[in-house]
Amino acid sequence: MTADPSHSASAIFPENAVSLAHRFLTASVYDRLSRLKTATGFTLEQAIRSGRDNPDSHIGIYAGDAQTYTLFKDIFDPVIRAYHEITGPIHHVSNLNSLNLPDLDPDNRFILSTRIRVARNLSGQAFMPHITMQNRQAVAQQIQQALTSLPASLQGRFHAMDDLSPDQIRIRASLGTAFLPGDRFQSAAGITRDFPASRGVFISHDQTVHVWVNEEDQLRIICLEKTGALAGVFNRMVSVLAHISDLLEFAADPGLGYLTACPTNIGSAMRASVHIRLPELEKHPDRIDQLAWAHGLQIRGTQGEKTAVTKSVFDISNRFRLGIGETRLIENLHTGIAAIITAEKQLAVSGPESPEP
Ligand code: ADP
Ligand code: CIR
Repeated sequence: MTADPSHSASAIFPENAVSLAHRFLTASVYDRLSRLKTATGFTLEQAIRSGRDNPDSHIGIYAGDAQTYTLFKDIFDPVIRAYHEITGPIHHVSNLNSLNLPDLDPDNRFILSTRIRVARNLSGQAFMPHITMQNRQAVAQQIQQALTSLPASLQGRFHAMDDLSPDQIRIRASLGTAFLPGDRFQSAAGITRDFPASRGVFISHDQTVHVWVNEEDQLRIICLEKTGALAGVFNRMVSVLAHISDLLEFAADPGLGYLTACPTNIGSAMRASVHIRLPELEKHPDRIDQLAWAHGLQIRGTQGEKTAVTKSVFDISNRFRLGIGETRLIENLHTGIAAIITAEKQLAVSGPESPEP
C-alpha cells in the first residue's frame, strides 16, 4: 500500500515530538492502522492523542482496551520493546513467591518509606482512556463489592471520591484517602474524564494496603510501609494479590502479562519504590543516574512521575516490569538501593569536594 504523504510521521506528531510512538509510527504503519477500530471502538487516533498533544511525552501512546495491544501491535510492539529493552521474544514471567531479604535501612537513616503497587484492569472492560461513564461506575461497584470479601486481616474502608470538591481532594490526597486528578498526559488520553466520578480509595484498617479505583488503571493495588523492609512489603503484596485474584478476573495476555492503559506498565505491572533521602548524591546527579542505570532502576520526583525532587527525597524504583518475574525485580531493586546507600555514605565521609568518580 502506498503511504499517503500527508500521513508522514511529521504530519501526525508535531515536529518537536520526542515520544517512542512518534519514533515508530511510520507513514505506512499509520496508513494501515488508522483504518482500524477495536470491538469497543478504540482507534489509533485516540491511542496517540496524548503524545500528539504533548510533544514532550516519552511514550506517547495509551491502550483503550485489551484488544488495542493486538490490533495495533505494529505500533505497540516496537514501543514496548524499546521501553522494556526487549530484543528477543516478548515473554511475560511471573513468580509471586515470598522473599526473605535484609532490611535496607534498619536504622531508618535514608529510607522514609517503601511502596509497591501493581496495576490491574478487569477482563472484558475497556480501559480508563476509553471506558464509558456507565461501565466505569459498574467497575467501581464490582471492585468495591469484591473488596468486602477480603479476609478479616485485610478488611478496610472504601472512601468514595464522587462528591468531593477539588480542595477536599487535595486535602484527602495528602492523607491518602483520595488521589489527585491525572496530569496533562492522562487528561489528553481521556483517562481523567468525569473526574472524580466513580473514583475512590480503599484502605485496610491497618493502613498497609490501599487500592486506588479508576485512576490510570481500574485498580492500583498498593502496599506501603514507613520502613526499608522491602521484602516484608512485597510479601504482603503477594498475599493481597492471591486474595484479590480469587475475587476478580483481570485483563491479561500470555506474552504481555497484565494489560494496562500505559504500555510501560504491562507485564508484572509492578512498581516497587523507596522514598530515600540522598543529600550527598543529589549534588552528583551523574553518579546517581549512573547507579540507577546500572541496576535497571528509575528515578522519579518526590510526588511521583514527572515531579521534582524536594528535600533530597528521591523515588527510586524498578525500571522494567516485563519479562522479569516479580521476585527478581524486587531482588534487583534491593541490590541497587543497597549500592546507592553505600555510595551516599561514601560521599558523606569523603566530603562535598570529592571529585566525580
Ligand atoms: P505510580 O502509581 O505509577 O507509582 P506515581 O509515580 O505518580 O505513580 O506515584 C504515585 C504516588 O505514590 C505519588 O504520590 C508518589 O509520591 C507516591 N509514592 C511513590 N513511591 C512512594 C514511596 N516509596 N513512599 C511513599 N509514597 C510513594
Ligand atoms: C509519556 O508518554 O511521557 C506519558 N504518557 C507518561 C508515560 C509513563 N507512564 C506512566 O506514567 N504511566
